[in-house]
Amino acid sequence: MKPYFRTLLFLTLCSFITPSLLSANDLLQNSYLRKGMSLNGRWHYIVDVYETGYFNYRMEPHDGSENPGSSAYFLNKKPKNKTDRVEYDFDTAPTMLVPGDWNSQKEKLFYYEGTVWYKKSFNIEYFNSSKRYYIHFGAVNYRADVYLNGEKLGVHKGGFTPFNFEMTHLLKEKDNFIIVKVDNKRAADEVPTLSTDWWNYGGITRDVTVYELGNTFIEDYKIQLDKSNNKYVTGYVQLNGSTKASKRVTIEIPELKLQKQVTTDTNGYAKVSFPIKKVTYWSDKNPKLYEVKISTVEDQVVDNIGFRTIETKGTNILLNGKKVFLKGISIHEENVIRGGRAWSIEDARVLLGWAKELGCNYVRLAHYPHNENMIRLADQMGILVWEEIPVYWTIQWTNPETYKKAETQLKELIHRDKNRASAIIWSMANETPTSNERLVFLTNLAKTARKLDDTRLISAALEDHGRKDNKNIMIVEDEFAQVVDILSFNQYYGWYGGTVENIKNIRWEIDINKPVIISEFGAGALQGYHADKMTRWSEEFQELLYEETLPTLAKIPGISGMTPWTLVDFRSPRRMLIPYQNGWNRKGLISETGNKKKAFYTLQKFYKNVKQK
Ligand code: GCB
Repeated sequence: MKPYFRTLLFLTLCSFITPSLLSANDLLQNSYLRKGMSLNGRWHYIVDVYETGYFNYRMEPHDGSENPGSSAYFLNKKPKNKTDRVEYDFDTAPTMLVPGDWNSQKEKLFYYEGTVWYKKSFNIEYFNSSKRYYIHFGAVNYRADVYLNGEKLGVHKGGFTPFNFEMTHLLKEKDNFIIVKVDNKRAADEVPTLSTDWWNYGGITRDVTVYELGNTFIEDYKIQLDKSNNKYVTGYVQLNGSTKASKRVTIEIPELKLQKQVTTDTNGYAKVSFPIKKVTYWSDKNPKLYEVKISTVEDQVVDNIGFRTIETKGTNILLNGKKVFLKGISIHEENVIRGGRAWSIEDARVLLGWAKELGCNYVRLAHYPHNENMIRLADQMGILVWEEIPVYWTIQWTNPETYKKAETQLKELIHRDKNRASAIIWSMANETPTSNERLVFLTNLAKTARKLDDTRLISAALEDHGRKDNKNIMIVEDEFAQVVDILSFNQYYGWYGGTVENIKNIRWEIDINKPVIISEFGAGALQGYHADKMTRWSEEFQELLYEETLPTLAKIPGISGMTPWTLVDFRSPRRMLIPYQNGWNRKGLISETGNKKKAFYTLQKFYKNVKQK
């Protein structure tokens, strides 16, 4: 069999064996608004360059049977008498903050990629042995091996998506200890792979929370407007527990005086479908959210959900049936001033606040799923969102394990955000080189996304290039363009190739009847560095590139939006030029110190003049 067909067959098989629901790991829906006990705060940590706490000297994992007391860190052993040898001690080890990456908290760990062990002790107030308990992580980059009271709870891979483990069987009222081995070593077969243009911040980077749940609880639900009928709400509820079958579930929207009841099947699953009238649709101009209550006799979850439709018609994007132009900006998940990975609601307020100030009604959360505060706040602020998984540049397209890793991250992202009105686009990839294997890989991802959620649009940041016979004519040659709902591509004319003076002479030839979004363009500038307009790295050069590019892009037939690259300068190990870069990608409109560059105002002015029909 030809390699291409072998890959096709394998990946097709993969997509068949994938369960359609996300219940495999009992991932809790809307943990964000459930009451939990936070484990945020100071955790002890041990840096383990050789992974001594995990492997013995023959490089076999410690499994507890070979008297691993001296070095199996997850046991949290203490010497029983003065002759005992235990070669680690979490309680005398230093501490660092969770959430938080280690690179920006400890100077010695700035460039560190590898294993760090974390430990925290905790008690459960009002412990109830008839309840079930889960531990939930917003994200850990990249691999997390999680242990409770010396026993393994599980492993999770993927640095930007949530996961949880049940710990009922191991939990006590007092003196629990949770240990997490975090490993952020990059590897060729992972997602992302070895090379990226962002900092590989390691650590427990998002909230850690313990949830107390009833014997049977509401694990998951989707409550959205029907794609083809905006007078209907459709979705499902999924229960988890031993009495999940034939259960009554009530769905209530008090403000609309709506109350509906459904009954679960033997798998604890119930379809939801009911008419919804006199609803105020969620939009960028009026981000109306309704309180939605889902209850059983044992459990209740409250969510704030916006109802809207998003679709394409020819070259237009329609929000609630009306054409919308997406005035956007790309954002990396970094905190300004403090430095490091952003994670808090305050961090989100700063980033999305700047986006609003620019005049945006849309953001691209690049290049991986951002923390949940971003999407929750976008829901409240009326900002439409492109969400993305880190299928970036070179991925092992023919490796079925790599495919699974990408698909898992996509599923976890959709699982988390499928009830968010602001999330309108799932992006499958960024700037990936065309090949048959990659086409199959991405097409299968798109199928999975559509199967899990048919109410949003699919895209990917593709690439353009000059036509051979006329370099002023730009084209996108990529078969994945046939699969997506929106044609998006990154273009860097005037920065990577082409000259800034010639921008006005270029045009795009697009022979596809789909909306077009420019997912990136930009130029690097060191804030505060002023020179004439033709001097690279100056604010003036960046300003000129924006002045030339914006009107040129506006002429693209079907142009429906853009997300210039990028809101704020971000750390990148690829950007070492001194004095301009100094470890930062300088394509931000705002510096890492929070100061605006000239081009910020150029874009702001352009967005002010965009006429929304
Ligand atoms: C791109 C990438 C983005 C980079 C950017 C750049 O096309 O998608 O991740 O950071 O270019 O600055 O070169």
